[in-house]
Amino acid sequence: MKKIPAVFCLALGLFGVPVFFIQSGLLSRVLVQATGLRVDPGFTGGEPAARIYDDLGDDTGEGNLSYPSYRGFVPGSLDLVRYTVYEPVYHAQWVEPREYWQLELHFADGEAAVRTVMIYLDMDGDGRGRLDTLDASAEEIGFDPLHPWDWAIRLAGGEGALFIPAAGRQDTERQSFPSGEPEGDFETVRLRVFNEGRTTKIRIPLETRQTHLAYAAEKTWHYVLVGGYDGLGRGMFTTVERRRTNRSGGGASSPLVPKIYDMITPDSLNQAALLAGWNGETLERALVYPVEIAMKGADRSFASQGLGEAASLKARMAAAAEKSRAEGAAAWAAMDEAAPLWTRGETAFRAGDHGQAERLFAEILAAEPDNPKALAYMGSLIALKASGAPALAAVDLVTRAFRDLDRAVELAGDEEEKLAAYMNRGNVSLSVPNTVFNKALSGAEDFLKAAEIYRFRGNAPSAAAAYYNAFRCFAAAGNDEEGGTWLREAARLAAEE
Ligand SMILES: [Ca+2]
Ligand SMILES: [Ca+2]
Repeated sequence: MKKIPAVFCLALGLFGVPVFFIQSGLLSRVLVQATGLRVDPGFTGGEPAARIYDDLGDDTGEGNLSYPSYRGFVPGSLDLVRYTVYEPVYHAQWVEPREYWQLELHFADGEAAVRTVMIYLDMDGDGRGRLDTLDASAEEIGFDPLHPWDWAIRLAGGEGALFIPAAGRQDTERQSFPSGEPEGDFETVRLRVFNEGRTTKIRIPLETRQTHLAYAAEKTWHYVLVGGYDGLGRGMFTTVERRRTNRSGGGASSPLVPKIYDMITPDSLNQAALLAGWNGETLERALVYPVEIAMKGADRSFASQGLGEAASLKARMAAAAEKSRAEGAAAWAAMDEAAPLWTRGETAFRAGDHGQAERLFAEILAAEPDNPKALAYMGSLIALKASGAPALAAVDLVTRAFRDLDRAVELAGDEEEKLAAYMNRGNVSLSVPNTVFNKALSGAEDFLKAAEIYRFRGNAPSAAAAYYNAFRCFAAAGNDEEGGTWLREAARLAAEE
């Protein structure tokens, strides 16, 4: 690795600080609330059968699509990051319907109102079914001939329906009707859809004869396609044109460009290459391929899927942090006494000379009590003293530290100040036990905001470190599912270096 840029230090400066209160067992036992209740899987959707993680920031379809200019399309609205398939639920307690199958979509940002999502399902892998889209000329794609679909789910503007082709009428010539009812002979099943901002949960009732086959399925194949919502568009998709307008997306060089901004792809295939696979001369459409999902007995622990990745990332981050510390120590040893207080304070901090760093930041704060960067570092320095302190004194120190850290976040104006505030508060949140302080989730949010800024600046190593720490925060809060998204993103960015 080359010389580590200064901003990277911040991402790594506190990395590897031992978790405070190693001896906090007693404290945890006193303060942690009773957590003996286990929630019936029927409330949450059942046991997850599979989680598919999708890249962050690949919501440009074949690589060039831009969102319509309508302000509801906030960045990330059409960026799918996670797709979870649950095992079908039998006889759930207290919920209607009592037999259902849950699918869950998680996006980077935005609201369901601007999305149209098609999920095409090959329910049995028997090679029979349909190879055309539910509405002709809607998505402008073709399907893998080995996996024709049996069911089509359409989520449009927050509502959902399942369409099952009626038996024996599979070759009817169809046209697209913009009203939303696809032409042709379909059994239509209304779905329960729960939209919570970035997340959409779908429950497919399994009580009818047609949907019952989900219980028998051992494997299913899923095409998940995401576009913009237009209630009057073909198949309710926004069109994509050369230039974007309020109602249509931009960046499309031909009418054959699929209207798909994001989709799930099997590991071995590249989304942009698939969606660019149309042919203007033969008029062939781009082909898409499904992911295979085992419906039962899946390995449910994220830990076993992500551990290897986490371990190698951890080793890399620790090595980079060590290098950063060594460089800091060298710079500190050669430090000119006449250098600005700032430079000296940050260098002392980086070199691990916490006593000197505290003295220098205190000097800055004496002159400018509202300096957000100095407050941020001071917060970390106060929290660091909690390590090894008696339990009650440690709680007091951490509480004081958060007063400074919260003020730093409040007062931060420019990007440098925000980075200092988010990274310091995030690191302290991660280092204190979540059972006592309940800071892991807000720490994760801090790291995600910092990562966003690093990314915007093209600083991939620091963004990777921030995502990795967001993963650790989510894991500390017991949310492995959300953590997995950011671990994956960290690994992806780290690989770009
Ligand atoms: Ca995505
Ligand atoms: Ca994708």
